[in-house]
Amino acid sequence: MSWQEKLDHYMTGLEKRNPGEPEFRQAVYEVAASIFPFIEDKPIYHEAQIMERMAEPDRIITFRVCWEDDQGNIRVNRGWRVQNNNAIGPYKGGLRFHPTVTQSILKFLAFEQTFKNSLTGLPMGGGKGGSNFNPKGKSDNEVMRFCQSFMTELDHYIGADMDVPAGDIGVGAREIGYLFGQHKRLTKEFTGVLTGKGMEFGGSLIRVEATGYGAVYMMASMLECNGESLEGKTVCISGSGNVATYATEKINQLGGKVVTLSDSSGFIHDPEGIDAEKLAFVVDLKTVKRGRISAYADEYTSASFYAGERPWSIACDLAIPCATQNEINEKDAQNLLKNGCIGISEGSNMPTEQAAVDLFQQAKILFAPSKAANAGGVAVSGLEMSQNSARIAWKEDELQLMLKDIMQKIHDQCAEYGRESDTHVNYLKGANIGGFIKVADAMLAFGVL
Ligand code: NDP
Ligand code: 2IT
Repeated sequence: MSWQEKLDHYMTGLEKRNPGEPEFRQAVYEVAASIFPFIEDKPIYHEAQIMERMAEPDRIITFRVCWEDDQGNIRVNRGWRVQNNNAIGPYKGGLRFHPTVTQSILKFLAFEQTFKNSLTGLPMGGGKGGSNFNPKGKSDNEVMRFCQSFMTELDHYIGADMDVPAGDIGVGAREIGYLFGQHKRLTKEFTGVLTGKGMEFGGSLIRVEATGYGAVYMMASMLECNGESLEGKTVCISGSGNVATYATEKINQLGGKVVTLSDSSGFIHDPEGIDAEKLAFVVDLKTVKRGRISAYADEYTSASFYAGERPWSIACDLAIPCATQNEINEKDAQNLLKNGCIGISEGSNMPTEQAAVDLFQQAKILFAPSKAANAGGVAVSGLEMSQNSARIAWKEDELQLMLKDIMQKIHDQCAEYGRESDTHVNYLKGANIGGFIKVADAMLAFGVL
């Protein structure tokens, strides 16, 4: 069988075993399309069924989460933890609280996380969890009661050497505080069981900045390889949460100009650029007031708000999606290319639909896939785990250097495995192969498990 036939056969089986899970299928296909040609002349991986095993989570835990709202009504949500693979370290990955969360989405995220965590070079396996709980419009007390109920069940399955969750969409400092507090209360132990913790209780400096900063470092490294820099570049960013705001901050620091941000209600375009003062307004708006991005256009007359739209029709040199999965479709990709976009660094997980990925690849623009581009967040989570285990706290400048170094090494791994000709690097292929090798070889070492 040719590698293409093996890939088709593999995908047919995967779809049969995972019906109705399009995001999971999409994530696995994106990896498998790189790995099957790579292992064509390496029969050991085929004989050991490594790709089949990687796409079958070690376990999926599903549970009911009951909580009482402020009016005394009983509410019921569903919670999950997908423990995908712990071949190279404890399961590690965020928790997402969003009404759109499904098992398919968490399986795709846990699968991706396995490769991402491997790329960081740190000893972390892949996992992801969350709930279809919608934190929007809930009071702090409601969020606290939800988090306590969620952790009461999740607590059976996590531990500093077993599975270490963190934040993701809808799970930030507030939620991690409530979750950690409940874990501590249930176990009577103070361990590094979560990352993204507050600085008062075992958190690490620069964890909050790390994902956005890392995505920009990845872009800067790609540009540098092509004799370019961020200086003077116009950048479109989507989202206005943790990743988007710190990506904006770093672009500003490195001399670029960010002209868009968004949320699920639409996007703002500010041709004058979102400087530090305007960014502080956004952070306050989204994290303290928990408001909508349209308020930016009410505050700053230089900006317009486009309800229900995404920012990809705005002309830019570079794009950094930082909201959610499948937020760049084929038409968006056509627009970006038509308007002269030369680079994409994926801050969000799997933001680009396959047809759009194909267009970017054909156009041979710089394209850093999420598992490489947004690995800075989990990398600093790994450093938080190390500090917790050693009961120490590293200084900010030390951590900044470590983050930069890890992102550069991820870039270089992608370049090593993704170089297709002297001039072009297929970062997607490079990230998939770079992430695969370590996990696959560890699995081989364990025998049949
Ligand atoms: P936040 O919850 O802080 O922010 C999410 C942002 O994306 C908000 O602006 C939100 O808008 C918007 N958004 C969420 N869902 C949708 C949707 N369905 N359609 C349009 N906009 C949406 O999350 P993060 O910034 O932490 O996460 C953003 C992305 O980055 C996610 O893909 C996450 O998986 C990924 N990521 C996060 C890491 C981290 O360390 N936090 C690490 C690596 C990746 P609204 O306010 O309207 O909900
Ligand atoms: O997608 C991701 O890498 C995250 N949400 C961060 C995971 C983590 O464990 O820090």
